[in-house]
Amino acid sequence: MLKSAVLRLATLAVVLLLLLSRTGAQRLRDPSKRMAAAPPKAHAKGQCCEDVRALKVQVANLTSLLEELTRKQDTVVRQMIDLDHQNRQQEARVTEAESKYSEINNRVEIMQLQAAQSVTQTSSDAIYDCASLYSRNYKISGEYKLPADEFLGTPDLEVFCDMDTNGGGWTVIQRRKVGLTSFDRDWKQYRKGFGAIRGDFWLGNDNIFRLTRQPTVLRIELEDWEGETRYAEYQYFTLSNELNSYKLFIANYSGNAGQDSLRYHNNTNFSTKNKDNDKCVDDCAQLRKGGYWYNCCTDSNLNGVYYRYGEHTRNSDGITWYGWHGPNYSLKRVEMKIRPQNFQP
Ligand SMILES: [Ca+2]
Repeated sequence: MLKSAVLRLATLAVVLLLLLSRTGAQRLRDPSKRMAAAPPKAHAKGQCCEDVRALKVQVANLTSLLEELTRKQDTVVRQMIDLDHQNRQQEARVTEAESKYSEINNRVEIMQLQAAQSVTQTSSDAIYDCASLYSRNYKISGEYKLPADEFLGTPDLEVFCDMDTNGGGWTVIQRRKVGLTSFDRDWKQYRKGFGAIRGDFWLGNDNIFRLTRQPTVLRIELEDWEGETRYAEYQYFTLSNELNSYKLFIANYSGNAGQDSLRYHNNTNFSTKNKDNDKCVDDCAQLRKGGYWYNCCTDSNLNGVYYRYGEHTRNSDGITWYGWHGPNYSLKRVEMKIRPQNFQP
């Protein structure tokens, strides 16, 4: 708008100037011609000069107005250039911010992906055993079902959780207390597990192997026929896989069960009545009538024959723990349980 006003004024000024230069100049420079055509009267001459003066004043006014407008226009143009510059700067900043945002977004996505992968791999959130159930506020001892683990490719598993003993979080892997289930079983049955989860059972070597993939504590609880109890704990416990005959690894014994009676079985393979992997000329599994990490043959036989009160001191194939009651005393109750080393009650 300002521009068009300025243009209009400029045009007007130019027209006026032209008019002036034609009339005024002609009259002044060539007065004879004019006078010849029309002899001037005193009155007319005075009138003409008045007109020229008025026109000159107008032109001067218009010129100064034009100059002022031109200055204003320059200012506006400069301001517009400034604004345009600022605008470009803003746009550049926005672009920069956008690219930074997208970069951060990418990083966040990568971190989320890594986090998701590590969750799958460490299973810190997965229900992996009784300890993970405990940390999810399942704090009552009893039967639980661990869901299938897609990452490890294993099916769901029924377990018994001891949520009371020494802070809880224990997955029971073996129990002897009723005495009606035979533990004189073959390799395949020991691999899969057998028995009743609320009564006497073996959780299965494959399952124990899987559960001890993380650093694991083993706790063995014993009870004799007088109602006395003892326990043995190993801060380190794991099995090798089936190809390596579920070899036993234990360390760091503590407890009150006398001399450590599992140490003799450390670093030995698992044997059953149909698989003699022991370190003996004899067939220990057949002699002791169980599946165990037989050496030559025993310092303990927790999967031996269940003998009732009265019969419990007559045989060497009973449920024994030499460090407490020697080689011929079959115990009334045994429980073997595990939990991760890093478990926090
Ligand atoms: Ca042998």
